[in-house]
Amino acid sequence: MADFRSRIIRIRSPDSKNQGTTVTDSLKGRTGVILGVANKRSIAWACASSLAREGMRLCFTYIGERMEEKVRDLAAECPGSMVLELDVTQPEHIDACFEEIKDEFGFLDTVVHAVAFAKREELKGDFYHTSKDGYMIAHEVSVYSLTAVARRALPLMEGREGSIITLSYIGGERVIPNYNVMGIAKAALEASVRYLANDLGPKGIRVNAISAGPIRTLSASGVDGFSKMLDQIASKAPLRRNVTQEEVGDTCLFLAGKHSRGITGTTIFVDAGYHIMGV
Ligand code: 0WE
Repeated sequence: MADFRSRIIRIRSPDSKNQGTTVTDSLKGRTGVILGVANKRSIAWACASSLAREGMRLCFTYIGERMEEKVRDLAAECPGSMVLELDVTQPEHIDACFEEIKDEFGFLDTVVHAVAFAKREELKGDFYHTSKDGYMIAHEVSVYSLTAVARRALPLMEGREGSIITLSYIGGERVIPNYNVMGIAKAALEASVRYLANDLGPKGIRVNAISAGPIRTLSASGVDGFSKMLDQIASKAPLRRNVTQEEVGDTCLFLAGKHSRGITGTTIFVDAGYHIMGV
């Protein structure tokens, strides 16, 4: 009797050169806006890279003149992209931003909201010391901005089966020491995702959050004990490591594309499995 392995028919991939991370065009002719790129390490930049790799045209928004050059340099790596200043706490800024996107792109398929801010003094010590001002600012920038942006994006997204994606953190569901008011904000952000998903679903627009494990970014720099946190999570997570920006970027790509067409209103963990653990 012949070796059973001789019965296996091996089919060679017709385009074995075009697998992995090479440029493809599954999102060709699609457009997106990315809020929250600060530098190369930004999760927003990883999301943008994944979307651009699949051919999406992108609009990058930045806040403050100091960020402009960095964001312009990064945008230059993405063909057909544009760059706009956007302070999400200024309603007129958001109006103007989406007017420009309408003029340049004409329509919009994807919004990536990767924006969060709390005053540094609110991210340490006991949560009950949170000031009213600190509470309001964290929610204005990190939570309300999603709804404010979604509302302006809506007319450009209607009838295009678009997708809105935001970034969350497990601190919105469980207590993470020092995350404090940002935890309350992420809980409200994830609830916003559900209400927006219900509103926009009938218009064919999906809304989801990615709950990323901790990653070394500008936002995380200066957070007390961050390195220790990374090591602790890497030792407990099922995959025994931390996650990368690229892994979050590729989940963003999944949520932006048609493979996720049945998913809305949810929070997807990209955290090496950490969130399933009891201890
Ligand atoms: O959502 C975040 C970052 C949020 C953030 C961080 C800062 C630091 C600098 C918002 N605003 C500010 N404002 C600043 O002035 N993460 C998930 C990263 C993060 O931040 C933490 C964490 C983790 C994880 C803060 C305390 C404890 C853990």
